Amino acid sequence: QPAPSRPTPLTLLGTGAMGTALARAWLAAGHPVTVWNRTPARAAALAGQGATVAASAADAVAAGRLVITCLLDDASVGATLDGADLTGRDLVNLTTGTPEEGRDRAAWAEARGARFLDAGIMAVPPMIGAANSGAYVFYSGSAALFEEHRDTLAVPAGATYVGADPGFAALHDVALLSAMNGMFAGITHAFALIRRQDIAPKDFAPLLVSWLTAMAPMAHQAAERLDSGDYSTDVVSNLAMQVAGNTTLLRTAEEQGVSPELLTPYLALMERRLAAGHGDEDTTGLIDLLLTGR
Ligand code: FVH
Repeated sequence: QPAPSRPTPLTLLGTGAMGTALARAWLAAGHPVTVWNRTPARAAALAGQGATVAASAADAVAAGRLVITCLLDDASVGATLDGADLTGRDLVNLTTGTPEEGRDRAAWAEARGARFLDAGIMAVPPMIGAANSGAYVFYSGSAALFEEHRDTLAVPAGATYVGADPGFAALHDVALLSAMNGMFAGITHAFALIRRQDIAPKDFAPLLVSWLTAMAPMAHQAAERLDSGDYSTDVVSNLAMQVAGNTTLLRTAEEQGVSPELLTPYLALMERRLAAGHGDEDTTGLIDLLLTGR
């Protein structure tokens, strides 16, 4: 549980689905909130909940020191802040972007006299401000800004600072989202395999969840192997054994009439690593393969 935050006036630019959820959480915690949105109707509803609606983005930025952006993309952040005086402002960008966009936006903000934090939100709007939802936000950039506003930032969702490099919040965000996509690809393929059989998806889902939950801690082993540089294994299935099993995965997909297109890119990487003479390793070496092609 974050410490109760002192009421801190803040400005929020962007009241889409996420911005609205954030504004509601800060208002509910007693923070004075000034909002602006390109389409005014989307900000108007927040007035009834205590927000001050500014007539322009520049007016909203002028209203207070802590300025938060939650817009569609980095281009919309640039368009929105163009013409606003950022001198002396603490700009916190909750807009999803790439690491390079975070670094460029930090340099851009600092050149205009602002301190800057970039952020990556690990939540969907209904999780914002909800107790024990598991929602949190990665922050990177100005450590001084983060420390000063930590309690306020932690109101809508947990606040995790990941370093002074302003690109790190986006990098952590996108790395986790990419891992999530890999997991969803696996879930998609698994449901397709059983779909035409007399297996109820509702009976299958708990099996899938408990298997993925049991396998997820393998990430810790991969981290240890990356640290040690020793990828050889005699405790989990080695690459030679796994590649031999790949034909079973592919033949099963064929038997079930399921396209293997979600499976084959990963299996192909395993085969390449095996062909390069790494049959005694686990799959950690695939990380090197992605980075170096070898
Ligand atoms: N919603 C979600 O599930 C995800 C969860 C993880 C984090 N994302 C990121 O949060 C940012 C905002 O997302 P959102 O859900 O609020 O998105 P929308 O409801 O589509 O609202 C977009 C807002 O951006 C404004 N906007 C778009 N283009 C411009 C522009 N050129 N100039 C000024 N504002 C712009 C838009 O305004 P309007 O269309 O209402 O006038 C909304 O305020 C985003 O980075 C997600 O990746 C959410």
